[in-house]
Amino acid sequence: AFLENVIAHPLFTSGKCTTRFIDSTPELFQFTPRRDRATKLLEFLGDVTVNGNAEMKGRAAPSPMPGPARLPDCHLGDAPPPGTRDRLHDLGAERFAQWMREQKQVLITDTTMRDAHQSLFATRMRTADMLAVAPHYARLASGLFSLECWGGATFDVSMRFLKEDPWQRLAELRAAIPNVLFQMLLRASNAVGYTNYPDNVVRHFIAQAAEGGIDLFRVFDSLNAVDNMRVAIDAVRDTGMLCEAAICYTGDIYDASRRYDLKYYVAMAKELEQAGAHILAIKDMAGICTPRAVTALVKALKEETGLPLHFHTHDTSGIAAASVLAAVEAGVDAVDAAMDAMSGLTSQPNLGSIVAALAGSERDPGLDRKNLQQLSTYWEGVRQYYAPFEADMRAGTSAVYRHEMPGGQVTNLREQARSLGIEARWPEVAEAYAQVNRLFGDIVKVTPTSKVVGDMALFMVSNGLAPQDVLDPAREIDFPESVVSLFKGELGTPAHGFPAELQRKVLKGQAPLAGRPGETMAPVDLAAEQARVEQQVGRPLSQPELASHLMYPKVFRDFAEHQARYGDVSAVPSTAFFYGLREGEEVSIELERGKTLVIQLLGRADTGDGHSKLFFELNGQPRLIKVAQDG
Ligand code: 3PY
Ligand code: ZN
Repeated sequence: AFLENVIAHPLFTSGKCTTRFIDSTPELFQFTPRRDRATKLLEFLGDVTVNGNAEMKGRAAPSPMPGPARLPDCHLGDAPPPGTRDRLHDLGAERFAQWMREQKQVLITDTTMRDAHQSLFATRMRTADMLAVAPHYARLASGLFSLECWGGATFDVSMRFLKEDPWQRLAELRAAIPNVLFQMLLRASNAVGYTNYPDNVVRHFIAQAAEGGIDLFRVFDSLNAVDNMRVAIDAVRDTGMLCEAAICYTGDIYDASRRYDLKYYVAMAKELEQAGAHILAIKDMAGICTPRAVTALVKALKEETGLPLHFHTHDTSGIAAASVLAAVEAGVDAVDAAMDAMSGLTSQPNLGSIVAALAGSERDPGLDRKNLQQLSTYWEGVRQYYAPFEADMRAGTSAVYRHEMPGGQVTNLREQARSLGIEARWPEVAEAYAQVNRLFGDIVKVTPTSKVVGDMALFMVSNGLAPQDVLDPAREIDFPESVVSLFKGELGTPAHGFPAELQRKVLKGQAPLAGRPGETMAPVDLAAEQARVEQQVGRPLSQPELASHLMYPKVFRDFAEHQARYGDVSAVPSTAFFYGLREGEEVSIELERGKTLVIQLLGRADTGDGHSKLFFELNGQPRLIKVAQDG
C-alpha cells in the first residue's frame, strides 16, 4: 500500500519530488482507500447537514427555504451575438478606447457578480449561482459594456468562506460568456489583498488574470498614489488588455475645508494618462459624488485628457442615480449599475431604471429592457439564498456624506461592531470614522485604507477615546496594528504626508518608509516558493494557484486542504451548501459536462456515540455516510 501511495502521488508522478519526498509527505503513510469525487461530496453534504456550515454560525437560515431561482426563458442553442469583447479583439486596446470616446450611446457595466454582492451580502455569492445564468447573459445582455465579475474582495472570500477556486470561477464564466468584456477590480500593488506585495508578485498575478479571461482591469490605489499604480498599469498594458485607471473620489470638491478639489483630480487624471491608462474611472466608492460634483468632474476630465471616462458609484445615500444621470448628461462614456434586484442601498444604482430613464434619448444605452428584467428576476431568486448575510438596512442614508464609508465597508464594519458588542453604538462608530479621517489628515478611504480607518474608529469607541485623547502627548495609546502599519507607510504615503505629530506618536520612535513600499520589497523567488508550497500541499500547483498562495498563503492552504478532503464543492446548489439537506430533499450536482450526480437524503439516525448516519441515494444506489458530530 505504501508503494502504491508513492507511485500514485502527484509529486512523484510529476517528477518533482526530492530526496525529502517521503519525510515531508505524511499522506504516503495513510492507507485509507482513495475516495472518489461522489463520496467526497456526500461527506461534505453529510457534514453540513449534521454540523451546519461553519459560515452560518450565529445566522438564522431563511424560512421558508427558497426554491430554485427562475432562469430566463431564452434559447441557448444559437451562438451568442458579438459583443464588446469581440470589438476589443478586433481593435486592440488603444483603438477600443478611442471607439469608447467617439460613440454616442452610454455604455453600461453590470456589477452584479462583483461589487453588488460584495456590498449587499458580504461577497458571498457562489459560482454556481453565477454560472447557471451565464449563458443567458451572453445572449440577453450582449449589449452590455462589461461585466464586473472578479477581483476586489471576491478572490479572498471565494477561497476563505465559499471553499471555491476563484480561478475556476473565472474560467467557467469565461467559457459561458465569450462575448462581453470581463472587468476586475485590482487594488494596484495591493492586488486583491490588504497589503502591498512585491512588484514581481503583482506582475505575476496580473499575467494570470489576463490569461484566465480578464479583459479590463480597473486599477486603483487606496491613497490615490499614482506611483503605487505604475507597476500594475505597466503590467496590464503588457498583457494587451484594457487598463482603466481609477481616481478615488473623496470629500467634496466644493468644500474648501477639504483636501481634494477639482484641480487635484484633474492633475491626477493627467498623471494617469501619462502613465499609460487606456480609460479613466471616477471611483466613488462611498457614493458621495453629488450630481453637481460629477458634472464638473466629467466635464473637466474629458476636456483635460483624451481618455474615455467611466463612472462608478454606490447608492448608500439613496440618490446615486441622480449622479449617474448627471454624469451621462455631462458626457461620461460608461457607467456602472447593478441589475434591479441587486441594486440600491450600499450597492450600485438600478441598471434597469437607468436604461429606462435614458430610453429614446441621444444616449440611449440600447439594451433590451425585457431581457434585463428576466435576468433581474433570476437574481431576485438567488438573493434569497443569501438573506442571512444581508445587513438590516432598510433605506438610504444621508449620513454617508459625513462618514464617507465605502459601500462595501458599511455592512462589514457593522458586523465587526456587532462582534465587539457595540452594534447599538453604531452612530458613534460612524461619527468616529469621520473623526479618524480628520485625525489621519483627510485621506482617501478605500480598501485597504478604509479598513484601517474602520479599525481605529472601533478602537476609539470601544475604549471611549475622543480625538483629543488620541492626540494628547501625555496619553499612552496602544494603536491597532493596522494603524501602525499605515503610519509606517506600508500602504504608501499620501501626497500631503501624514500629520507629523500623530505619526510620531503612533510609530513610537520607528522611522517611516520613504517612497513607495514596492521599491524596498525584495522580489519573491517564484520557483522556490512554488516548490515549497507543492511540498506542503502534496501536489503540483498551477501558476494561478501559485498566485492564490502568494496573495493569501494561509487561506490558500486551508482551502487546498478542504479541496483534498471534500473535492470541488462549487457546483453544490447554494441552499445545500449553506443549509445542508432536509430529509427527502434531492439535489443534482454537475461534476462535468455529461456527468451529473443526483443525490437524495433518505433519512438519518443518531448512532449514540457522537456520530450520525446519513442514508443517501446516489444516482439510484443506496449510500451510507457516517459523520462525526462537532463538539
Ligand atoms: C474593493 O477594493 O474591494 C472595493 O470594492 C473598493 O471599493
Ligand atoms: Zn464600489
